Amino acid sequence: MLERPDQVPWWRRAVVYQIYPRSFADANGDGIGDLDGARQRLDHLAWLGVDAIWLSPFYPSPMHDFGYDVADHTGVHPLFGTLDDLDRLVAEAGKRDIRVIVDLVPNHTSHEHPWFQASRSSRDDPKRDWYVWRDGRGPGEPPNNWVGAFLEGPAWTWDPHTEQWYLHQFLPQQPDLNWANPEVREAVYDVMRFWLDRGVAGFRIDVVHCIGRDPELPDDEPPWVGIPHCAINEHPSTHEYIKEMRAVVEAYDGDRVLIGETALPGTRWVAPYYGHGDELHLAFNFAATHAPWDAERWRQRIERIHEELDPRGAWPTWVLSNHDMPRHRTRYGGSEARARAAAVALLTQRGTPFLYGGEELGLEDAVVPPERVVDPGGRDGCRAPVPWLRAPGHGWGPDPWLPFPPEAAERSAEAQRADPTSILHLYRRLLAARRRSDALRLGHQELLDAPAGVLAWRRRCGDDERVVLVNMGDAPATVAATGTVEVASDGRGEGAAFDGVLDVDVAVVLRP
Ligand code: TEU
Ligand code: CA
Repeated sequence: MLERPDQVPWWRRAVVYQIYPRSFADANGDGIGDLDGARQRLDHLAWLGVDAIWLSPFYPSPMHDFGYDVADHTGVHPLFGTLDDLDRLVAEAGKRDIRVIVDLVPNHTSHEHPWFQASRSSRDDPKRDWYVWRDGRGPGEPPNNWVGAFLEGPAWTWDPHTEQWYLHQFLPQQPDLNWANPEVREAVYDVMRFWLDRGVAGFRIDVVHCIGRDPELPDDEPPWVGIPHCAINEHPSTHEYIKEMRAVVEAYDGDRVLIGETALPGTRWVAPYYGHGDELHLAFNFAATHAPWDAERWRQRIERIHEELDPRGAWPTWVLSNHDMPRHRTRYGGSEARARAAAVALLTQRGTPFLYGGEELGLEDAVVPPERVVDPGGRDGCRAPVPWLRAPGHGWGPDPWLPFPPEAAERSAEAQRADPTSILHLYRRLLAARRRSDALRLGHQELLDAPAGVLAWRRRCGDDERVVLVNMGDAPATVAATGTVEVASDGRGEGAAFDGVLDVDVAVVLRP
């Protein structure tokens, strides 16, 4: 079933880089990242070698969830710039062969969105049914036992004006849209067309598994009672809605892509969202982010991904970090050696990898003192500003919205760019190695026998072949593999014959 490499759609060959606009780069010095800041760093991204960027929300928003509470889906928040700035970013990225993917948040809006303002104005409003309104079970008792995200309270808020409850799988300021209403769907598809007409390459779709719901809204059952309902919501109607979204993008040329944030408990849950080539092109699979730095656990994850996705012809995704969880360097204990080995492990898997802004600098989470915590979900650490320059301020205004991550001067893009041994250069060499090898970008993957603690696999596409070895154990290992070292996470000479020795937290890519 292997297609000819030159016929494979771009999103299977791509490395996608997530820009969280607020944290990425600040052009006007107000301490908050913006679209012009992102545009000014495109040369960094082109030098690194990424194929696409995904912009987290930059839309008008009261920022209760830092932009995932959208008040206007077709505008730009003044903090981030203007629509013209967005157009310039898309155009400048295009000149560098970098595609731009935007974030679509279809499950909910801000409570300040005009749609919700209308919906809550009266029970008779034409938009009443655009959101999910229900009577309670009794005085003060919400309609069911669902729990919202972030605040640990019910997924329902009482509206005293119209005396009903509205559903919000996330914050009370993020009322859920009612996707069963065809007018809602058409409105969201119009939003998609607005961005597609502006030349974006597709969408990362926020919590897409949440949009279809059982119309009876039954209680969650054990063992899921008390955990946020959004973590497990599933309903067949979601697949119909995704097929409609797919039809929207397929009316456009240029292989526009749908990447769903299917933040569900595991690969088995994620796989169905690929449909039969008629739903998502790519579905986020956070399985690897839940695995510790352990060869056996990684091996199981990889096997599971093959079992669940291969029979569908579905192409995996790989993510180690994003704006919702501690950066993987922090999760794995903080050592740079391990962050380097993790970069090799991520960028040589079979599937489309997603990098999170600043990951290529080996950033750790910032230590955010309690008085500076601003996110209701406590995700501030990974959202610290990316340090660009070595000098104090690191390219940001005098008062950035969050503190910098540790060792910001040494880990700044400027300092690392000047040091060919830096982790930044390692990421660049890995991206270059992918680009010149069909095996690494598109090939089959076969797990290999290896000593305890070592994860080993072969990638193959036609005659092109690579072997990857990662020592995740706690002792140096000797591995019976031969070949030329193409990329190494430690300081060893690339281009030399592999000597069979792998220190702890070291990974190599070998060419036969
Ligand atoms: O995240 C969805 C999601 O499931 C998160 O709740 C995630 O599991 C959690 O943040 C882990 O701490 C998406 C966005 O990525 C997130 O930033 C938004 O807050 C959320 O949707 C609501 O839009
Ligand atoms: Ca700014």
